[in-house]
Amino acid sequence: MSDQATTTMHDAIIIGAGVCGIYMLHKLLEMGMDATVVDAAERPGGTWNKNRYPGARFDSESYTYAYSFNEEIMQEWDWSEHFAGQPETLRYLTYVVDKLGIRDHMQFNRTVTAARYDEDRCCWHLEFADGQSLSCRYLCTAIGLLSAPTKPRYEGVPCFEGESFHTYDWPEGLDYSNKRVAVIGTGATGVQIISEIADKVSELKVFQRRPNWCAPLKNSKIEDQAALKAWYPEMLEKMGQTLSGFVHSPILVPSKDLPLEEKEAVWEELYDQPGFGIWLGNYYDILLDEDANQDFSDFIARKIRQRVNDPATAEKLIPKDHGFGTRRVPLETRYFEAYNNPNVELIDIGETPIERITPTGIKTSEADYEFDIIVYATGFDAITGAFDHIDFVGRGGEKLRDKWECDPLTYLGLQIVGFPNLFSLAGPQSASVGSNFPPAIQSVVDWTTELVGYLEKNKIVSCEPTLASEQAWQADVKMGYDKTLLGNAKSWFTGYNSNVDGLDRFRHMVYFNGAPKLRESLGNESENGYPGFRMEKSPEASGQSKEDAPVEAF
Ligand code: NA7
Repeated sequence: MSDQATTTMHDAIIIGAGVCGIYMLHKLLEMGMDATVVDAAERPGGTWNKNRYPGARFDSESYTYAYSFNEEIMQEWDWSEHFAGQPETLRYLTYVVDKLGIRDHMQFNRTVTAARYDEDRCCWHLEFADGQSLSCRYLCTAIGLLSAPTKPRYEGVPCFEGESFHTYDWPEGLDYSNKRVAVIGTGATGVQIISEIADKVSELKVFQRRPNWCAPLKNSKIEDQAALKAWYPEMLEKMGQTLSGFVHSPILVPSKDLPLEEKEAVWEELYDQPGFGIWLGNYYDILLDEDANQDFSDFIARKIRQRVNDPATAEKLIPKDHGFGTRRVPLETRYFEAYNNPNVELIDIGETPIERITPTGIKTSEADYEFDIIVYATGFDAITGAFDHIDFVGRGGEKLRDKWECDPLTYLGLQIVGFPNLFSLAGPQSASVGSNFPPAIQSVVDWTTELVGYLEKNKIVSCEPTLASEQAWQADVKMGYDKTLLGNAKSWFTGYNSNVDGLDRFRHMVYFNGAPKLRESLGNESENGYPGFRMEKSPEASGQSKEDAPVEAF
């Protein structure tokens, strides 16, 4: 630890200048706190700053993703498309930062390496990669759900002599036109890239381990801004009612026993509609019941066969190990048609595994391919990965990495026993993972700001959950997994990642019980005086010496 005397003390530090960090900073500044954001990147934007690969865009509606806390921002900002591309989203977030006038409170190119809780002073000390340090009373993490990219562990990865990179680090200005390109990975990212570059490169080979169920995005320009904005109040009301926080609400009729023609008529309509309606506005039992899911998966499989000319390729693109919607559904624009291009080939590495990366390309069990560019669209050490990159040390020297080794443990997805005054705003088991991120994060940030106000007013210096509330939350999170088919599929929702030691297994990362229930849990806490938390007053406020001060809820 560097010399305390030279360490600046803030009321609050927020790690991360993305969607969540921007709003948290605004709220804390609004209540008069000395707050600052630190971020390893060179500008605000978080995930929308980092994901610059071709084709990167929303697959939730632009306006449902946008902030809703400020009417002026909502009315002033015009989204050009129903599903905006990454550059527009980054412009939006930059606009919000400047509109709120908070840029002076942001520090960039600052990578946090460690955060240690100081039990005597009830504060956090942060260490940075450049050797600097900062301290704060409240530490908020807004470090992203998907900000720790992971590459495959194939032999030879560093030896490739062409350009190779993870999608998160797409080189600015890379010219891929007329190049021989390999894309490894067919999640939401790979699907967007493949669709975008297929007809621009000379040769595209897609290395697919397991296919994903995809559905059409149906993006279009927004023609009538006034009409859209007039709809915002109704839109927000609807978003507040759905489990997912989107405008799509499920059909509350069980589909399992409906005649096939009847449900197929509904599915045809959904297949023609833009956005996540096909996933979140479908019959509710599709995500709960294996048989109901099978019928719908069969319907989508037929669509894939219709869109892909080569029957063998079509079969490879149809998932066999999980049902539709049990993993994150990539929304696509002419993705399946890309495989009809003569320059595009799908290589099923389930059948012919990659043996190694060579200096000139990729060697599978069957062939040796040469490339100019290899793109690793292989996903992220999701949700907890970004936490693991920082050495969080709580009370008694306990490391967060150790505490979460088997499974993340939190209360409300927001606080952790043994890590007082740390608010994991977009961490595991929080609202943000299981539902539309910005609205979920807004309720969490609003609630946290109110809690911080309460702590300040009551001169409470240390706040963390009780063990009982953390255990109860874990049970609640597990119940969510048991209810839905999403809990059975290998994906980042279940914490599975074959590229990281020890993560080839399931963990409880996501709160699947829905945004309204999470908001209700938050509301119950604040309305009842925070019974799920241990709060410790400052010795002066409680009229006792520090040694005598009680450590209990009040
Ligand atoms: P995902 O959805 O985790 O997809 C990663 C893809 O990479 C997926 O197809 C994986 O296959 C594949 N993968 C991962 N490791 C390997 C190795 N070692 N070899 C071959 N293929 C591999 O990440 P994305 O970046 O696409 O999307 C993340 C989120 O960003 C997305 O959900 C949206 O919310 C936005 P697998 O299926 O595991 O067999």
